[in-house]
Amino acid sequence: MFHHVLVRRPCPAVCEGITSAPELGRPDYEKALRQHDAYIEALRRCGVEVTVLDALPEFPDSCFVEDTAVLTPNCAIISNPGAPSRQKESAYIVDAVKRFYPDSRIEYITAPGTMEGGDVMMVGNHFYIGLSARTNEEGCRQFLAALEKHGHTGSVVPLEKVLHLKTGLAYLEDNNLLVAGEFCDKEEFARFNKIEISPGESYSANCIWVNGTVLVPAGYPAAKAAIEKAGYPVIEVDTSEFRKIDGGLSCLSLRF
Ligand code: CIR
Repeated sequence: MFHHVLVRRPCPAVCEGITSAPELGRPDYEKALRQHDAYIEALRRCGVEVTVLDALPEFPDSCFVEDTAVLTPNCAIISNPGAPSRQKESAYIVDAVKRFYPDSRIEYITAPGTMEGGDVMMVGNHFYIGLSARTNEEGCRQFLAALEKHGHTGSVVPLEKVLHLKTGLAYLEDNNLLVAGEFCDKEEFARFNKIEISPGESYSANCIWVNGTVLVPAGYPAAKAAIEKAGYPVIEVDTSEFRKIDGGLSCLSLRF
């Protein structure tokens, strides 16, 4: 069960966020705000208390608050983002995290280690961490040490193509794993009941499970049908403006 969620309002500079898909165009700020409102509303319907943090005007990608920390049942790990323009974002999550975790349970990834929360997937007490363009080997080492100190386990998954681990994976609890692209055949995930997302809908692999319900991006009918067939109630949330800068449902919140 999740009780709390942290989100951060998009700032006007969201239109300048990092993107690998400039052909999709720039986000429309007003529309991004409306989609953010609907996202918060969908989370509240799942029974969590949502804390909305103020926008950070100088950081275009700061609404993707997931990348700044990993909040586990036993500890909080403040990240050190690998994207240079995002590195200072982590400092701004600390105050919010301190409302929920004592100092003795807060750990910090430090240079030369880099790590972004989008590279971390929680499966019960175990955490998979993607070795990616944003999360380096030293970041993985520090992250695993922090997990072990607080009674969790972790393992590293080298990524080949995608930005973050959860760009192509979502754990839906009960051993059910949504998989797309390079994750469909990875040995590390052989033990899960895999729900495969077709290449044409790969963006929709970035779903989130919130207390039994799955939030799915709007506009991916095959993914929605597959998740419903697996027995989950689904809430569709339009994330078109965030998709333009490589963001999705998981990136927009910290759930704990
Ligand atoms: C970035 O490149 O950092 C942002 N434009 C997108 C971050 C997406 N975050 C995530 O997948 N956790």
